[in-house]
Amino acid sequence: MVAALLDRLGVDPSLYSQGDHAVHSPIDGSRIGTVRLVGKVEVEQAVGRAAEAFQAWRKVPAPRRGELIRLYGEALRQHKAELGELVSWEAGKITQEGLGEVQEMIDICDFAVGLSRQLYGLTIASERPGHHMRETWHPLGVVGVISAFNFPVAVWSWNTALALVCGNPVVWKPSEKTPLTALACQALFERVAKDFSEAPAHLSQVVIGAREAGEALVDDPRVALVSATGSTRMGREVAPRVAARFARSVLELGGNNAMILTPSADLDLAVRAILFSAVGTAGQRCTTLRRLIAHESVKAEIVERLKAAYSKVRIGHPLQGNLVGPLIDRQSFEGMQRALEQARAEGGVVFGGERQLQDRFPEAWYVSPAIVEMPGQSAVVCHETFAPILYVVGYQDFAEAIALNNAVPQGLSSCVFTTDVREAELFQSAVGSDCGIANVNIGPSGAEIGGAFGGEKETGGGRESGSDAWKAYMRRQTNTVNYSHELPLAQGITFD
Ligand code: UN1
Repeated sequence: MVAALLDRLGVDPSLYSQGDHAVHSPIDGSRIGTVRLVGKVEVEQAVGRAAEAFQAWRKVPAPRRGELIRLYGEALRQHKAELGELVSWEAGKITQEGLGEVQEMIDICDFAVGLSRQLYGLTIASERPGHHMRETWHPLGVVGVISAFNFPVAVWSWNTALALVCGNPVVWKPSEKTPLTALACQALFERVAKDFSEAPAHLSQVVIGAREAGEALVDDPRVALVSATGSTRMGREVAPRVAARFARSVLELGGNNAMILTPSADLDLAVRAILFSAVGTAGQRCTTLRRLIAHESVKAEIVERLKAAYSKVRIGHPLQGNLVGPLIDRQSFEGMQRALEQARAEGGVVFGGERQLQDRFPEAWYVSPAIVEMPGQSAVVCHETFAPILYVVGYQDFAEAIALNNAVPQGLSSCVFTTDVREAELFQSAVGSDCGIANVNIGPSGAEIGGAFGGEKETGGGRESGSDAWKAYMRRQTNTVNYSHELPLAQGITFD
């Protein structure tokens, strides 16, 4: 099944049938491939090839670079079904979400194509007569991408589509849990790039490896930007190492995303939004809804309605019409159980959270999503557990709700459900949510690619994807040109 998909995506069988690192599907625990893990030396060699590719690629006009991405987007359109299904096999996503992830790739390609004609600089009024100032954007250099299992292809594409139109080659270290989808993206890319005469070899490379490979990418002085998605723990290691060599990082780390549910909220809408954002992707999005901050007047009703909705959610094989697929692996399941234990110890009342389908899939980790009513935002609530646990806490007044939203170390996404325009505006104001994403009447997950994506505090501060996130992938240059016959100095200084 998986081999047939890889074949249709053009992946050389030797890449997934040799080596000593086994890849298992979270759907049923079956082995779906073996890959070879590379170490420091191979990563350094890949970076060397990328540095060489940069010399040529930076000279190709940006709209031509965009044309390559347009063609890649076309290839993704043609192979959307296969790649989506492969994402399901390797990451456990349901059909709709596997396809949605590939659509997100197609969308960012479209965005990047437009961007390739809009890498706009500025003209600036000079204080000196006969002078002209401007700001220009130039290609930056090799971009290293480190991605996580939960968005095994989309996060790479956000980085790569932008990096390439900005004139930079990419070296990608995917999660060791999802190397096959990475090989498929790479195979499609190579097929498109080989017919594109301006594309030098090695514009995009994949290095599959463990910690040592990641470290080599992070520490290599030729890597100008490291874009890393993963845990806050990982970010704490990456950020200082990249900073120590004065390179750039874009960090997308943990989230602990809340919804404030106000007395005026449309509860029908809220139930649907909560279901998608708390239960979807089996709670394994960085934008997953993890905290429901409900006004005391609606709390009991929403909990009751959610329990009814959760009881009906179909859990099972993600390619067979269910809504909740498996957790990625046993460690993830164990982490979830530990969190539920801790929640009980901190006074929580747990609904759901049990292992499911153990008989049919003894080697896989399906769970019923959990709702946990908590007496307050205790330690476990402030911690991101990458599993479907929704903590519910109450509030009395709106200022308290905003304070609770902000009282966690992470700052990725947030939302309010209200029909009161004052609450909606306050939530999105300077004294409202402290997150990178703050929504009204939609859940915290499932962002479109057009906006900048990322968050504050322990989320890492990076921005990827839309808006002007491209600027992180280029170097800014300020130019002053004197077209006069004089040499006036700035600040009116005389020097003679
Ligand atoms: C992630 O979980 O790492 O907003 C990314 C969303 C998706 C991306 C999530 N567009 O949920």
